[in-house]
Amino acid sequence: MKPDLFEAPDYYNIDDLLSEEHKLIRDAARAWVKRDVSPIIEEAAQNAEFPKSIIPGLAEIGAFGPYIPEEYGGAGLDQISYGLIMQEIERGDSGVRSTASVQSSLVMYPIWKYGNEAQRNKYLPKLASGEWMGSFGLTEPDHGSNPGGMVTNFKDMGDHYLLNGAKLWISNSPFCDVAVVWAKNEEGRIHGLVVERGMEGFSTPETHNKWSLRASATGELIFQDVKIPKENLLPNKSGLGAPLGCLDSARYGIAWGAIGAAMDCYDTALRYAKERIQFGKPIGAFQLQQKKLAEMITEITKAQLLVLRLGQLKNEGKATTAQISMAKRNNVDMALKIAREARQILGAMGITGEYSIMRHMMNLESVITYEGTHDIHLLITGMDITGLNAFK
Ligand code: TGC
Ligand code: FAD
Repeated sequence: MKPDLFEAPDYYNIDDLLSEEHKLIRDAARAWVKRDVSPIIEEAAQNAEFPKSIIPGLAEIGAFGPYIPEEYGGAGLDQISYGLIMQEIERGDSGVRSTASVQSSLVMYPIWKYGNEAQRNKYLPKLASGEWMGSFGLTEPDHGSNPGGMVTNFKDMGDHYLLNGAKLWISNSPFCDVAVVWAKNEEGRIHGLVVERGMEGFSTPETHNKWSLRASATGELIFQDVKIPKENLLPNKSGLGAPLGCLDSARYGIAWGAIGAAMDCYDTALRYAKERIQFGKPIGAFQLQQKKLAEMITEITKAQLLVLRLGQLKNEGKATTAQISMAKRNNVDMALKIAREARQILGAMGITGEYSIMRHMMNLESVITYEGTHDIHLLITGMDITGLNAFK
């Protein structure tokens, strides 16, 4: 792969709206991605392997629980810092950002918000340091967009619970130490349970042959009469709103992350367009290529402003699910369109692993589907503005 020459676009001087702390955190993450992710990520993706060697680095830049309080090992940062870290990581690769999103927003967040003090103290510091890695089991083979229909269930056996069922398409599952799993009790009420590797009847087979997120490990979570200690049930929230609350946090991070992938594609295409000569001049001098590049920077700038405002709302505790959906949907779609256009600017070179664009493009095909599909987020906006439910 080519050396990482990334220069971040900032067309509207958005840096002026960030605090010094935001910029320090962002720059540290950016430098780490350049040093430790860019040199290895292409090979990891080609080999379809999650590069476990980067786990300590992710922990060091605060990517595991950026907004979790320091008393539990988190970084105690605000929501804009969290977003900036996700942006920088996804600039390197969406699969690496996936690992950080799952660990922070889908594993640490529910333990912090819905768990008791003993659970917070047991799990959060180890997850923040990367000593333990987590996964989040909501999706099932027959219940993706409609998680409320899940069939994974647990029975109260007196001194423990008995868990049965299966989750599919689970990021980090093949190597996770703990899984936050959503399952129904005998009354059909959804609860979160922390399942630990090594519990009898719990297995995590990997899903192979993905063309997307190849540097992220995806798999199943299978539960066959798994005995779950009663203290592993998250006591402070139940119902579908509990997992959906975690998704709000992860979707917010993705809205920022997608900008990173888009910035990397734009920056690569801009540099290439200025260097690549055809018909005696740089291809960047042709109006058709300028149109692509000018539209890209316009869309990136709009997306940056969208998440910055959303981050302010989130810091104030005012961001709604529908506002988060709008940003996730818009920004991932924006990034995917930019990746496709940028790929064309590079001509044949664009399909090779010499450049990051094709990898970003393939990754974004997952990002536009997970954490709520493009369609589901549109329906969330539609319901919010009309008051009418078009899901069912
Ligand atoms: P609905 O009846 O609307 O809601 C059920 C209950 O939940 C409440 N609620 C929320 N609470 C907190 N946060 C939210 N975002 C909430 N949205 C809804 C709601 O108020 C209600 O509460 P109550 O007390 O009245 O019971 O539920 P529904 O069954 O109609 O479904 C709505 C729908 C379709 C929007 C929802 O199911 C949905 O978002 N589906 C998409 C599923 C999804 O996003 N799955 C993601 C799986 S995880 C993943 O993809 C990780 S990828 C990770 C990576 O690698 O980065
Ligand atoms: P379906 O729900 O079957 O949807 C298929 C199509 O139908 C979509 O286009 C959808 O928009 C459309 N559709 C569905 N319902 C409606 C409707 N009411 N109206 C109109 N159109 C509709 N899940 C986890 O729990 N944990 C994870 O860590 C995780 N990681 C993932 C990693 C990867 C790489 C991928 C690809 C997925 C991951 N997922 C994870 C699962 C992901 O959240 C689901 O794939 C997603 O929610 C969509 O579910 P589905 O694939 O079953 O699609």
